[in-house]
Amino acid sequence: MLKALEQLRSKALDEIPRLKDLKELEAWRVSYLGRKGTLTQLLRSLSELPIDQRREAGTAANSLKALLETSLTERQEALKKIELERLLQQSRIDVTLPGYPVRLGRLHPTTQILRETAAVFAEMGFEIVEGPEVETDYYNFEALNIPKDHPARDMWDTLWIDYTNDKGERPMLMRTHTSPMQIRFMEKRDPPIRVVMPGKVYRYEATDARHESMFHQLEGLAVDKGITMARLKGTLYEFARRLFGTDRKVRFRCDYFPFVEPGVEMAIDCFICKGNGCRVCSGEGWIEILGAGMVHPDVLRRVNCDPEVYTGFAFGMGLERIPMLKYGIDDIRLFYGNDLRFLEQF
Ligand code: 2NL
Repeated sequence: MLKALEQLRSKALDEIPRLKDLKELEAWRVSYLGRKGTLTQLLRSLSELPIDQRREAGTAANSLKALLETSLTERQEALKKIELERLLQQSRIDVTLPGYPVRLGRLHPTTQILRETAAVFAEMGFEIVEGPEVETDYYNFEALNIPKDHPARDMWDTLWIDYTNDKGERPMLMRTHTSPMQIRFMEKRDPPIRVVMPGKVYRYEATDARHESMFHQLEGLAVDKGITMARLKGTLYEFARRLFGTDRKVRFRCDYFPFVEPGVEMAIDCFICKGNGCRVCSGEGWIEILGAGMVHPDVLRRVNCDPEVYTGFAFGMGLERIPMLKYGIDDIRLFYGNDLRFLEQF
């Protein structure tokens, strides 16, 4: 009996460190300590021993049972710890790993030029405001000296909104220039006024390389006592030099816009050929970049501003034209075609 116990002890203790998980440990427990386990059976057979051997064998068997039970708990704790480690290892996050690469975007070339031009005027003390793109006939035309049925309207091919009011008129339209907001601004504010208005404008166009039905303008306005043509020229000369280089020359020639008197167009000497004539300036040596003029007294009167006291200058330019000239872009439709091969170049 003692020999059997000793064999059992060494076998059981030999096996225990090799048990890989709790399932194997449970099988081990069942085979020694379970109801039909080897040790349980030995304990049961004690009663069959002669009385003189029974005591000694009993003590040995019981202490083996205690030993196996302690070994079981110890191994159980060890295996639980190993299992936990494994789980932790599995779910561990390595915060030092590089993240997923983010696809970097960029500002649209129009946004870039819009901000660049607005910033130049902001530095000269102009406010920057925006206004509605759906306008009324009054603000887009009438307030600007462009009456109904007047031939001057032919300068703007207009997209009209399909809306008829009680009087049978169709007074809503997509603004054809940013000027309506200038009127709105003058109605709300008294001079001194220094403001620029960038934004989208719309035309009823058959689109081609030089025409889009939506493009951007930046318009400016200064109304104050003592504003003269000299202020206009000084402001726009500074603007031209900031955007196209400090060696720029400017040229002013007469032009016509219904809302100004006198009206002018401003050109810069070609920044590519320095005025000798090239492809960018079509051999002219000069590039027209904006229209301007002194605000017409009738326009001032309409917003309750006395033209005998106040005068103003105003100007307007197409924004897409600037990057087109600077980078040699030959088709305005590229701006709004959503082709990344074009957009990624800016
Ligand atoms: C151009 C020319 C211009 C104005 C815009 C303006 C606005 C008011 C009164 C007077 Cl409220 N003038 N704006 C004046 C002259 C020219 O734009 O070629 N734009 C693309």
